[in-house]
Amino acid sequence: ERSGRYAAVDLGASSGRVVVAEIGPDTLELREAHRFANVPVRAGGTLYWDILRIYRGVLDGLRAAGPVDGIGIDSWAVDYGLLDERGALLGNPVHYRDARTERTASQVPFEELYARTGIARQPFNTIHQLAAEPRLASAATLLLIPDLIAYWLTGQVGAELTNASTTQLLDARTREWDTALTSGLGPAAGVLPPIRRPGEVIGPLAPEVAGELGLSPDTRVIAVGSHDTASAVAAVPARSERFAYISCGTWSLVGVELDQPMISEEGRRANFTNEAGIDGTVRYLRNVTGLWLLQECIRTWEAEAEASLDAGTSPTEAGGGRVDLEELLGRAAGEVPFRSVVDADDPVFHPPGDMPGRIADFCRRTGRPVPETRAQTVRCVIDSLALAHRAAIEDARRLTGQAVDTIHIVGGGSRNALLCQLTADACGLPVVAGPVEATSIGNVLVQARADGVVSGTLADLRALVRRTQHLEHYEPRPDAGIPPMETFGRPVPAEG
Ligand code: ADP
Ligand code: LRH
Repeated sequence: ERSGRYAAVDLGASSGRVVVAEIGPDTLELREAHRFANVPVRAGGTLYWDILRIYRGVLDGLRAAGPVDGIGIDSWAVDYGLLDERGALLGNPVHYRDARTERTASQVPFEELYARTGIARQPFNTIHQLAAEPRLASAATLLLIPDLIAYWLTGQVGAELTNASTTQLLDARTREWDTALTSGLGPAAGVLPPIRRPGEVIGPLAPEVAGELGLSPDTRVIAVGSHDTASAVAAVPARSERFAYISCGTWSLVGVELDQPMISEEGRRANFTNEAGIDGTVRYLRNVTGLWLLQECIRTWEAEAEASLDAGTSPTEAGGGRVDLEELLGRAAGEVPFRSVVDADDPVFHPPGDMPGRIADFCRRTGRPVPETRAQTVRCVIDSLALAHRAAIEDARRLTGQAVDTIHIVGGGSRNALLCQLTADACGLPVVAGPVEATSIGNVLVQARADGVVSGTLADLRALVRRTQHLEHYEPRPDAGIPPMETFGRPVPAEG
């Protein structure tokens, strides 16, 4: 039996990592070679990704990983870099949370966009970012973030399918660029490179990159589900088809898997998206604002502590300075459940900034008790996310008619026992939590299959994950005091 060693480069909105996996027909062993923070930078009023810092993290990680049979790259969706005709990067990629899309959007009515692409309304979808992109006229090539990293490693350009679907420029049925939409870019329509599919070889490392990394110049970069959510869902350790998933990190991506896009008026109103998955599958899901709420609370508290240290006064709460997440979640677990909840998906929570303040404002505005301590604020976030998970799973079941007997939570959020338990309680369904690094696992499994080391369908890959990875189980508690469904008085997304 042959085995192989594959490196996953997984770039999340909060951190990047390089994971090495030993894979055989019955083996899947992971080691984290390198992890680095992904910290956006605001400069001249624009919020950017620090792409060269990220690329350095990738190179450091690949060096630490050592010799491998393949390298796969995935990242968060929608964002891109532009190259000039000589292949040089035109400025820094802009962060999808930058405010530029508040002022400009594609002129195509949403109803038509949805009918063509199946992709839900998000102001930051690439099509809307491009409407606000002054550099487009001087660009020769647009590369989504994982494709940009692959280009720097290999010199090859292309647009990997799963991530390309998140641009809202791809035809949901043919899975090629929708020329009716791309022609809206005018002369810039030619910046979009040909689509490539998960499992295709992108190319060997460029000789100078291989030299710099101390790797063989034969080392191949292989296309994977380069949208992190595509890789994560491919690694959901499901037993049957009756599952829903929550890929839970900066976002909670909540939905079911379909074998065809489902484009309906009801789905459009519920803002359900049809993203392209591995092996022709479709991720029918809603973007729920996920642990971003918690990340931004922590960032705010740490910045406050730093400011008060700088001012020579002691931080307001004991243990100020760095926030201990596990300790904080432990205290939140002891708070009164569902005392205050917010609508996690309200657009006020989207941009970076003072999250505890915005949560307090929301509670005040909607007549709920305002959280007074950090533990109460965190409890409010976790309770609110559990309710948002329930709403999305209910909608997914209703819209698709698909039976769901298990919810799988994967990603960093699967380590959050309070959130997993409350999601089980709110949904009245068992939750299977893990793997934490599902995205990296989906990434390396697609490489290993392309390389002939494992074979089979997605169900076979999932069975290997189930046999080899540690999973936690949460049963719904009947007496958890879950409040009834709320609408928070938020209008359904406006048409047009
Ligand atoms: P992304 O890929 O979007 O950067 P991850 O899947 O890495 O996100 O998840 C990051 C989140 O996981 C953190 O924001 C945090 O809330 C959660 N997390 C990480 N470690 C733990 C832990 N030990 N306990 C609870 N939650 C955790
Ligand atoms: C999660 C994710 C999600 C997208 C968002 C921009 O990391 O890829 O699927 O909607 O980032």
